Amino acid sequence: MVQLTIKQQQELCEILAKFGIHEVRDVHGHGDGHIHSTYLVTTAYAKYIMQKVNTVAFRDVDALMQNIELVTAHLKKKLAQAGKNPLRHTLTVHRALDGAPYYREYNHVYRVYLFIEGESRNQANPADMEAAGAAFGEFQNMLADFPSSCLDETIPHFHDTPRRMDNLEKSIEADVMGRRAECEDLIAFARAHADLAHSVTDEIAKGLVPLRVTHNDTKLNNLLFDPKTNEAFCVLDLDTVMPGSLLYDFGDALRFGMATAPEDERDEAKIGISLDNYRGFTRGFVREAGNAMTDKEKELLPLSPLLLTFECGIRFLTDYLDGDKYFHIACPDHNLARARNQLTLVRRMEEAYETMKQITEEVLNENSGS
Ligand code: ADP
Ligand code: GN1
Ligand code: MG
Repeated sequence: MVQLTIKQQQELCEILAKFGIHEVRDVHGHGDGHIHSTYLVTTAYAKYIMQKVNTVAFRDVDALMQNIELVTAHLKKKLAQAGKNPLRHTLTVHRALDGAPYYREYNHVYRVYLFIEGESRNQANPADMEAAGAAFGEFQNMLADFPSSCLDETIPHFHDTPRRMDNLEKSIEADVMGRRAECEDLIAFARAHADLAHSVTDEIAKGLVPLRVTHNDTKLNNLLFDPKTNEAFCVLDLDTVMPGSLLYDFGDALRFGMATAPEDERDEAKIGISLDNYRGFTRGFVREAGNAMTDKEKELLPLSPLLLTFECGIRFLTDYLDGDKYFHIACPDHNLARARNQLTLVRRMEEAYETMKQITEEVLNENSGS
């Protein structure tokens, strides 16, 4: 829990008043997100999540909040039809007193959600992963009939990995921080994987992988788990819900959830993968979303964690070269450590790729028989 100074707390309370939130008993930093500044607010009568929105990542806040309100309205309708509590199973935006879904002060933008009681996890066992797979698969199903034309692309080209490679090359060339020399091994690794970068976008271009409405940021801590039942009951962080491939959601969840060490672990010996976690997640996801998958999507399932881990690695590397403009960092070489970690994970996944393919086949067969 990140404690704030009295002055910081007072400033946040003034912002909260713009949302009609008073009698604040406590406000402190919350969660492990890399993008926004997130605070848990406790008042005499309710709890809220307040976020200072990262406007480097999300330049058009009106479009961002419109997406979130449209998506949550759709999800709430589906949840109510299924007899589930819409206030517990998806986000609820708490609007400002002027009716806007955010409040802007100078160049700072704030928004508020109702707080949902639950556990955000950074590590998972195979059963948690199965629950996570089911939650993201179900999320996918609930959005299957959402009109994607209503959605703005909140971060254009978000999972366009070849474009991410181009951006990396530009940052290497510019080398504004003079950091290139310490990254040469990672740069060489990235360049040697140019084919991997194209693996999904090429199939989308050929029409073999369809665009769907996807979450695009399926990190384990973007879910809430019920500590008693271990069900993953709520999908959070809806900022990047936009047209994408289901493979992005599958691959990104495994990027994080298969890793046996944190995303910024520096000790190479500790950076490993859990194939049981791979099987667990695949079971949950395929059970919920498997029937809608095309053959090409099924074929690419085991490759997608390699792609998404690679992409995340080169994004951290690019941000390190650029001077840490995008991801929040806790120390000067944080993005370098994250990049090194992610590209090490890619190597581990490459070594295990044949087994991942085999597990996927087994799970798809289990599912087709049920
Ligand atoms: P970031 O984009 O920075 O990751 P998130 O929207 O994911 O920001 O929020 C960061 C963390 O805050 C989440 O991982 C989760 O732990 C917690 N969180 C976010 N929204 C809620 C909410 N409405 N109720 C409970 N916890 C939340
Ligand atoms: C960010 O917002 P958060 O912390 O859940 C990032 C993801 C990365 C992830 C790496 C909008 O996720 O794309 O995969 O960090 N989100 C955005 O941990 O860029
Ligand atoms: Mg998050």
